[in-house]
Amino acid sequence: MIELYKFGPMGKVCDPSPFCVKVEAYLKMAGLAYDTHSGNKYLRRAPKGKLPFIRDGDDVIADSMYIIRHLEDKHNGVLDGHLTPEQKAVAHSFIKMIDENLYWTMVYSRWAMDDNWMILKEAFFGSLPFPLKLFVPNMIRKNLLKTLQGQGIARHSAAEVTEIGDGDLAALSDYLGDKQYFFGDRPSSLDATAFGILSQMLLLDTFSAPVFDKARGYKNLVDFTHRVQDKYFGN
Ligand SMILES: N[C@@H](CCC(=O)N[C@@H](CS)C(=O)NCC(=O)O)C(=O)O
Repeated sequence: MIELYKFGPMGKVCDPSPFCVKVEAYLKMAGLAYDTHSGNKYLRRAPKGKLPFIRDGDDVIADSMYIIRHLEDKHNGVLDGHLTPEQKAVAHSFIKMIDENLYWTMVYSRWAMDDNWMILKEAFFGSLPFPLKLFVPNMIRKNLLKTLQGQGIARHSAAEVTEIGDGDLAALSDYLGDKQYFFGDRPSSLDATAFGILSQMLLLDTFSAPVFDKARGYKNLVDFTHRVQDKYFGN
């Protein structure tokens, strides 16, 4: 049995991390049996210090890309095997766009925008014991804001961050068009990845941000997200 280590559900979404949602959606779409283990405590056991990671027999694999590569290899292209080389190239590019660009607009919205930070602080760190809860959340936020500067997203104005995210959402919406999944009527790892980020922007009413409002404006992305949630997560 595959063991998936993740943070745990938030609202109706199976995880507040789009990468954890990506892997769980992949497992469901591929029809692979798995168990989950939820909690921040698993960060300490994570081979790369981030979640998700999986244990599959004797193999421990970290990072959503390597997890999916491992499962595709082991299960004979269970989800992506039907894609042509051209579709695989498109999927690769969109996945990198989501993970390396669109993702950061979400992180910026949650951690750098003061209103969302107040909500996040309570949601993620509310259960920390006193006196840790007085300084740990602020310390983590300070590091996160440094990461956002280093990555570059926080060097833009808030309006530009929205524009950057919207560019990616528009590309996803145009490519999805009126198809059920990004490559037709069968899901692929691109669908799992797109669902990972879109679930954060569209299914959680915990946070509000201009880029999430932009996402709400793409009807086909909204329908896609609800369709995947209903079919694979049943709520
Ligand atoms: N490249 C990794 C990214 C995973 C990642 O960034 N996970 C974040 C949550 S969204 C995390 O574990 N952060 C905790 C930390 O950095 O301490 C993947 O694709 O799995």
